Amino acid sequence: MQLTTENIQESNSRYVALHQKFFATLASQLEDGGISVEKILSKIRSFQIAVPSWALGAGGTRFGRFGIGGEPRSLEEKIEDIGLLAKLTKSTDAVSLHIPWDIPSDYEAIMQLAKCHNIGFDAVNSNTFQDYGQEKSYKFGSLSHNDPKVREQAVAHNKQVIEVGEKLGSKGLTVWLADGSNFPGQQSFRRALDNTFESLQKIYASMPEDWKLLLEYKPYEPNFYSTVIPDWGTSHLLCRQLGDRAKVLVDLGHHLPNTNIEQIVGILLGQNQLAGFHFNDSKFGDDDLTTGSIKPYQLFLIFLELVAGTEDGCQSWESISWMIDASHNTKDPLEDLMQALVAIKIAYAKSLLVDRVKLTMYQLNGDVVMAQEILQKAFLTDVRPLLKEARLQSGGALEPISIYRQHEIRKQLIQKRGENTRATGL
Ligand code: LRH
Ligand code: MN
Repeated sequence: MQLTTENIQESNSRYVALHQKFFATLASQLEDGGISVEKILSKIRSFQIAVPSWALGAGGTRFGRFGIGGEPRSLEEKIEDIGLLAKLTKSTDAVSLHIPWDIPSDYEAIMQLAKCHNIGFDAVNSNTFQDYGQEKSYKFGSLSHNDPKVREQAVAHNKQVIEVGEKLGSKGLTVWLADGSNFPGQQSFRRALDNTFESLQKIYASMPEDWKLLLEYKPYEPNFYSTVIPDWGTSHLLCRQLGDRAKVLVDLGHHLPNTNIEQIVGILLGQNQLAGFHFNDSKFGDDDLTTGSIKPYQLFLIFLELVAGTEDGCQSWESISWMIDASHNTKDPLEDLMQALVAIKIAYAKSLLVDRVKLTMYQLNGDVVMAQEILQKAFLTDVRPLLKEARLQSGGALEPISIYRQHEIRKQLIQKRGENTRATGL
């Protein structure tokens, strides 16, 4: 499954003339408005998002799963697929592994291969929400379980995940707990939370000094009455008690309908408590749809909080982990991930166009209308020529999905890997 630099240059030669026309128009408009296009291009070029190792095959629901063919059969083939995404989009430089789905068989070899593809290892994810042959079942929870033996086993698993990550150069452990209950009376909320805190303390204490704990919250699923860590407040409460290397991971799909996620991001940033993101989009629940496909304005507002909070010195941009977490039920996973990487950068680029000085002035003067006008002006600007120029300058593809289809990459993957291969993951 080869796509050479020559292939990319050949493809770009078809689109470059039209691109340069649109880019020149937008660049002069922005420069006339006092915006440094070069500064924005360098920020767009350097912004890299990690791809989840569990989202390179077709996802599914309890009602069914429809394979895509040519799915990666190993971690090696997953790294190759992410390498292709990096080559085309110049927007991803890391993979986030899920353990035990992606335990490397040969660490040296996998790190060598990843290096060849300019891919590093972002936060590693533990898994105490499934039974995969371990001694004690996680059916009724893990870190919160009433049985100290189960809690011990779950703590030990997280320590193993840290060891895997250490060998790969990862600097973060993501903990998401399915722990909770399906019926009133099934669980003591306070005992479950106390058990969870006690377990997390042991995990936190075993993390290397330069690691961070990314504590992910979720209101429901797979438990449908209560979840031990259901919201940002509970995650924040635990992180505060654990220590300053424990922070809150915001998965965009883990909010009840109409939750103001950008406000949560603003609050966490202000507290220097934002660990990072699992980017996706949703209409109803944890739908794990393509980022920016349902609520692009919300994504823009989230990035506006991020730009404001980091420029105001609440937290550094580098201290935040940027990761996608999606599931592809009806799209080619690689096309879905390319769309997501572009959508995230579109939201970021639009947020960089906001005149924050004027916005603050209108906010302080109570000029509600003009404050909205400032946001809308940025949001309604078509920034795609900026993203294309950034990709072109980085040696990427002007039209990633077009070149992917022009070279029939999925067909090549099916010929090489087979029609019915199934990638590990959800
Ligand atoms: C839970 C979640 C979590 C992962 C899993 C794959 O819904 O978002 O981040 O462990 O998806
Ligand atoms: Mn997630």
